[in-house]
Amino acid sequence: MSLDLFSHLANPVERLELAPGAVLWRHRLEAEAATLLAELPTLLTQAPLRHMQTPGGFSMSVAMSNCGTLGWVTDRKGYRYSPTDPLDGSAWPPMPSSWRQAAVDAAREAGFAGFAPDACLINRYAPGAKMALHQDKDEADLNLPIVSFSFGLPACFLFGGLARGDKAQRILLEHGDVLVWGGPARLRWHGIQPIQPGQHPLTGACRLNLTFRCAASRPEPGP
Ligand code: MD6
Ligand code: FE
Repeated sequence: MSLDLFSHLANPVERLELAPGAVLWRHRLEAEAATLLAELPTLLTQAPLRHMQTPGGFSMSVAMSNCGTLGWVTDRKGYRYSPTDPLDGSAWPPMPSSWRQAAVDAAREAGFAGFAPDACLINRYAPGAKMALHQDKDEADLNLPIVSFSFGLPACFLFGGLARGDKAQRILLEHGDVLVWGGPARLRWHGIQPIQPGQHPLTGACRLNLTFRCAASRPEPGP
């Protein structure tokens, strides 16, 4: 009989440099996940998940919401950041301080000290949902990093190059993984392949992704 004495322990955190400016920590938030996700129901009561329209008129398969002083939105008029929720014109709910702190810590350890996110995009993927290859370039300062948390069902992340047609690495993003990328990696093309059906003990039949961004431009420090 083999006795598994360690099955109750979290998976070990592993740090991987994917590319210059891009760091992936596997399992980094596993232990904290339940506490972090406990913030979600209140946020989503204030700003419900919704399937936004692309400028081309398609409904996105990913359901989205935001917290923070700015939120990413898309409709027939285009992609942009908005201080208010287009559903009702109210401010987005504040970013929970536990979320902000976890994002700031990861950014600092990846070499981006002073990261001050003002926007957090909340993405929920049901099985079959996907995100087409894209670049994130709606933020005012494209030198600043983006910090991404993954929870629940796993995803295959396509991490491409600076040109749309560059061959993409396929990276498995699992529950508790944290990806930080900025600097020379900031404008790499990327996407999410369709999520496979499954059940996760914390999220049920979905994947959740939180991306923390500094969307507004900030004044240069004075003399
Ligand atoms: C996702 N993530 O993981 C989609 N963008 O569901 C992104 O599109 C993304 O993870 C910019 C930076 C990090 C990301
Ligand atoms: Fe993105």
